Amino acid sequence: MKPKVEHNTIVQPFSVGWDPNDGIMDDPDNHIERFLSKIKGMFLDVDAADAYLTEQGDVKVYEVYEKTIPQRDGEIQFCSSITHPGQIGGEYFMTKGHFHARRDTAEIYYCLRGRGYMMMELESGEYVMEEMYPGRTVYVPAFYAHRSINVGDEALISLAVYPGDAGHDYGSIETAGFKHLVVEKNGKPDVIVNPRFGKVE
Ligand code: S6P
Ligand code: ZN
Repeated sequence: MKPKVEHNTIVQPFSVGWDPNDGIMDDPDNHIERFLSKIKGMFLDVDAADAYLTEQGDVKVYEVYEKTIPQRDGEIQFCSSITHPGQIGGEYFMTKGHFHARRDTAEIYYCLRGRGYMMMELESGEYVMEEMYPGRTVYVPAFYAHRSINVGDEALISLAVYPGDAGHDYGSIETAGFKHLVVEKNGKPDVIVNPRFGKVE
């Protein structure tokens, strides 16, 4: 059977309001919210995550607002990505991170608020980290897994733009993790090698 192709579905032109101060989109089709209780396993110190949950309750680590765009070549996906401030065992709040399902697709992040880093890693574990702050644009090349890390004390807000058919592969990160993690050391961000890289379950 032939795969269902959506090329006969034409997207109508549209615009959407989006507040750069809080990253909230006026009329999103999706609002993804990631709470600590659901993603605590991505932090190195899961005991510290449990202690945080007991002492401070469940908190939102990050969220995404987006419109639904057909996942096909030629379209462009865009979203508002908001990573909240905080730390678990010295490790900064961050997104889960992913490879694109179609690996040969890039992405740009235009930062509007906050302070952080984009961690970009190849499957081999080679990495590059770029700073994120208002007015800065990060280019995430094809083949790099990417994750936003908030090292500031307010929300890290960016507009992310990527190809329509890029898709998300979270599984590779869930099973292997990122090789490089960012933790606070002497009051400053510091990169450490993840002792669980390749062993995360
Ligand atoms: C999508 C893009 C962002 C992230 C968002 C949340 O390709 O990179 O919109 O989806 O920052 O991160 P994650 O890793 O949970 O998708
Ligand atoms: Zn992406």
